[in-house]
Amino acid sequence: MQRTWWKESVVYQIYPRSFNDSNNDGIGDIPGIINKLDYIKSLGVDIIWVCPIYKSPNDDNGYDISDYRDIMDEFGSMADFDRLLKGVHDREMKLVMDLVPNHTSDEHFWFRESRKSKDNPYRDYYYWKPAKNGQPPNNWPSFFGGSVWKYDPVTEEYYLHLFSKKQPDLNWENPKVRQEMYDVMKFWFDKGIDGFRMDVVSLLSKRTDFPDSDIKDFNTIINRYYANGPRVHEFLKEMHREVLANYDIMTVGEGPGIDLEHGINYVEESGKELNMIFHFGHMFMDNGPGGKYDPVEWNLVDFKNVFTAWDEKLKGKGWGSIFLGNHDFPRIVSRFGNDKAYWKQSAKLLATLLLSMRGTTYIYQGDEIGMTNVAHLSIDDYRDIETLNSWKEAEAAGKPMDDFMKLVHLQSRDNARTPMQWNATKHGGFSPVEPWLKVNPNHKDINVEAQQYDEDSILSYYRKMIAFRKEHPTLIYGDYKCLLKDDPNIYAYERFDSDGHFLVVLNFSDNEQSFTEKVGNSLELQMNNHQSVNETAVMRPWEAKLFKVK
Ligand code: TEU
Ligand code: CA
Repeated sequence: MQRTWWKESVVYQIYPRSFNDSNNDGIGDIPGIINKLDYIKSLGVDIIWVCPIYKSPNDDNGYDISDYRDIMDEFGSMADFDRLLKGVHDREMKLVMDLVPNHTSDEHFWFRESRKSKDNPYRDYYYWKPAKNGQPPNNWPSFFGGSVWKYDPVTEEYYLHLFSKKQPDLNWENPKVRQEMYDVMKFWFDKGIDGFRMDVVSLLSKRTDFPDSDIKDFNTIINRYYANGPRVHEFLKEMHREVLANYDIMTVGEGPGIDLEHGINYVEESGKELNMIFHFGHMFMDNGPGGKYDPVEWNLVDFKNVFTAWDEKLKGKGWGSIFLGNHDFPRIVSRFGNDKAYWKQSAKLLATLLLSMRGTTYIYQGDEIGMTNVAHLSIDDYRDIETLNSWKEAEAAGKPMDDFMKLVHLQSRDNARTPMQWNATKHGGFSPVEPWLKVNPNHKDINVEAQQYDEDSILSYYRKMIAFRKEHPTLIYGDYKCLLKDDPNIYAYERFDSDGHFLVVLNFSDNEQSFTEKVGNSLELQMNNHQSVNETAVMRPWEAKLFKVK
């Protein structure tokens, strides 16, 4: 693989609403991020990705954009943004923004025009359909509950919204829509930003006959009807030609339905579409037939298979992205680790994994200090539209709500959105006033200040692991080989090329395990997540070891 800056980078993801409040209104903002740039730099990361900061009525916290060329009032001004970009560049980091090309807010000018009349010049910017036998045009369910169609009395037609009814889907079949989005992208590239994370690119091209679905399983519906539509690659190639090819920037596409079969088509270098994609192979592992609120147990063998199969698929052709969490999923230490008895060890183990795989590493804010899921007692303390809509649906269906509350604790997107825990003060140092979403009560123990100068902390471990990865490009570009793929407790793999050879052994269990696979080799321990270094074949609970193989 050709060496490129974004392949060698470690990305730090910021959810601005929850990062740092600078003007004491309980909401994180751009000046708040600027105040923490030295902290971010101190981690050793190269790129900051900020979730949407554009003008938005915040039905879905900024993923509903009403003006792509302006900044959300609560987050600050364009002058603040310019200072942020300069502050990032002055520290020799890069700034990646979040582009939401699949839908706008219903308060966007285009949609306000579009709904006015059937012959409005913006009508075809969105999908409008008449009723079918007095019913919505088809039976598709929305990601956030209910139908994907919303009736609009003004013109007596329905519009399509795969997400909330305040997020109407743009009609990418219309070349004008595509040009509008390319112009938006140029506007930000010309300001000097370094790339885009692109929201749900897998959903851009629709099956425009809108067939009824004959199945109930939501993830299957996504794959069969919503994702990887017929023209998606044509659109992305056009976007590459018209915009991306002209700048030295990075792109990472996101989206449900990007599976092993389809994923490669988005990122194969010869295809000239995107640099990287986020796939959800390991993120939906615990979803049952009813989706995330119908969870099933996940197991390590499947987890390893996902990583191994993707590495195999992309090898020599395209570049991967390595992540375990983001603002849409539970906290990684609560989900893939043990956030109780082995909180510190398992958080460090996950850091070892994130930073020793092939692909660009993405770290979500707070994971570097081992932030955990939250368990607010009342639904009134939750803010996420997806959580609240699911709650209402469960209530309407007469489900036992005490049980559903447990599912909320396990799965709510707000788990990852509680304010960043800077110190032990009342609201975790995020804000002096009550934040928009309550801080996790464990901020008294888990916070940046407590870990900043502690050599043994999760934070220090992230810094060391990031530095170690950078010193050893074998961990970035080298080949990957999974060992013991059927072992239900140990995840072990080798990374190697002509410059070096490493062995990573991770014990994903609460029990001691033995690892004797490579004892014939001379192994030199480089990184270890337990306080006292241990070179034997015994793997203590949640122990992670990274060896140099001689
Ligand atoms: O998420 C897309 C997506 O796949 C989510 O619906 C995901 O399945 C869900 O959050 C898991 O619980 C992106 C953004 O990351 C998300 O925050 C937005 O709500 C969504 O798009 C709509 O823009
Ligand atoms: Ca604020």
